[in-house]
Amino acid sequence: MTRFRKTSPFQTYTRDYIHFVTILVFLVSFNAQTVSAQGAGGYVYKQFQNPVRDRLIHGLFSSNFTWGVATSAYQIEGAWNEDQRGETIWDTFSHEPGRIVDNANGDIACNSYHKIDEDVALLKELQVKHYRFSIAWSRILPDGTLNKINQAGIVYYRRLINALVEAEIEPVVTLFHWDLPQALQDIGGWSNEILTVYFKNYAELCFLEYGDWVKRWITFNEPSIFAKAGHEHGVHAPGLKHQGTTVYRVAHTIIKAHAKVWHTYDNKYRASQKGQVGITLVSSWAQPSTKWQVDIMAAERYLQFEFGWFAHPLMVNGDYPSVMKTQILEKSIGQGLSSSRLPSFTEEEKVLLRGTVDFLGVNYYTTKLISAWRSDAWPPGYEEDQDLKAWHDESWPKSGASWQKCVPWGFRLLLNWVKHEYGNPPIYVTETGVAEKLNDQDEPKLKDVWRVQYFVSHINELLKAYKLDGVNVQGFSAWTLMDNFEWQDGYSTRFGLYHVDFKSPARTRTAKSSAKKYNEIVTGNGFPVPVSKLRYIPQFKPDMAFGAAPRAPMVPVFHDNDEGIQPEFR
Ligand code: GBH
Repeated sequence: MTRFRKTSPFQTYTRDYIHFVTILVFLVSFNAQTVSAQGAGGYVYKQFQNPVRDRLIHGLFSSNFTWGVATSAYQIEGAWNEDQRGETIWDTFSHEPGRIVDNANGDIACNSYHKIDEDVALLKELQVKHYRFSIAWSRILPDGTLNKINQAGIVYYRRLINALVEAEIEPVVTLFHWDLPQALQDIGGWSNEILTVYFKNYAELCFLEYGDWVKRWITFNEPSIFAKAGHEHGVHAPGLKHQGTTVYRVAHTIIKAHAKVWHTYDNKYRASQKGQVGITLVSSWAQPSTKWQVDIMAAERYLQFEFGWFAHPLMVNGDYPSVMKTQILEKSIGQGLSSSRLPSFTEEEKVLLRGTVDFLGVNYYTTKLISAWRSDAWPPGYEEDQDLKAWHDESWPKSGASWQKCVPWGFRLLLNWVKHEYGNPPIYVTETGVAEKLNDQDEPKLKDVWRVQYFVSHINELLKAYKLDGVNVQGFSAWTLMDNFEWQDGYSTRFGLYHVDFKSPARTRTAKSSAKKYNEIVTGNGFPVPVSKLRYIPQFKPDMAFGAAPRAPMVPVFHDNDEGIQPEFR
């Protein structure tokens, strides 16, 4: 018997095994306890782990679903110094040598300032129901304030709106797509709280001038990108590189400015004009890189820093996501600061902020893999504050921009996250689209099969979000109507459904294959035929669009699905 009291190899094994199981049980129960900390991200991530994820479905959007295309003023208008237009931070920035690829600028761009009829003709050809464009603040208020109202600017947008209405295309207006009047940057830009007043005055002028026909107003386009790229990374105007400070102050003013404009509309114009005021936010979908709790929580942090930064104050409780507050406070204290680099809202401000989004604009371009990672970079900035790493899976299909890999399923997951996080708000997808590399000298790539595939697959994910997941999505705008000034990439990166010849003074627009395909989707209101009958759907090939082989083999990516929509994920 004593023999058995000795530690045999078998007993050692058993004891280790028991230790292992104990630790495992502890980890599992720890995981269970922290489920709430995963937030909507954890929920959505777990809902959608399914091997038939990429299969296409057929079906239609609701009959009042609205289809459109999007552009922005600085990217297309040109006429930068005509008719008393005031200078903007993008004029200043792009005129500085070394800022933009090929030192390009938006001085002429697509010359849309002089091409209302041509642009509206393209929209008619696409048969879209709406056109999302932005107003250049400095075109109607040259120094950004009511000091001077520029009639020529007022007239330009009036003519555009009239032409759209005539063509039965609804104008959807973005008030701020990054082109701040330079005069306002000269007094500190969005770091200066006075801009909430100036922005409200500008918005109100637009309501008065155009509110008869414009019923959907988007205050800001992607304020997170504007704040980061312009004030943290310095790759966009105004080109500041202030680590972890200005980025939060700029966003703080923008959030308040949005709410001020919403209240102005609500109090003074809603009853008579009967429109809506929303905001457009963007995020990559954040896919946890493993099933570990810490990575799921890191992915949720990413979404909160990117999207919740604006959506939480405006749509939840008037305040920043708690994870932002704790992370930034902790990092700030660690730096020896006496208070957080993230500003805080007063109780009165919180009341004014919450509930000020009539509809949510969502932009989606790509997905990132996320893992938790304790950062000790010094000093901590916006990225370090999040304690995570974000990267692309190398196997995902490339686009013509290094920041974009094509991940259609991420679109559906992001939409589901928004649904769960914000109580299924009305959503308009205000942008998605795909980059292509092309220089002025290159032959246009009019057979943009990769873009056809991009839109088919992404709009199909949108259909799944709507039909299968019950996401309250009411419209879609493709980015973008035509090749245009792609910010720091100048004209070397194109997103257009129409090619634009920037060598020619006429800025000739020519339809790409994607324009034709988009027209089919628009007129069909989705995918009316079973996917087995859809023709010509080439697969993404990582290198086909932008590498050497423009005519890569076309491989169907879908399975037959004649029975119609399968609720695959329930
Ligand atoms: C949208 O932003 C914009 O709303 C639109 O104006 C633009 O034309 C379109 O994208 C296409 O880019 O150079 O590594 O710092 C989408 C989000 C965020 C994507 C900034 C490009 C630059 C990455 N954009 N990002 S980097």
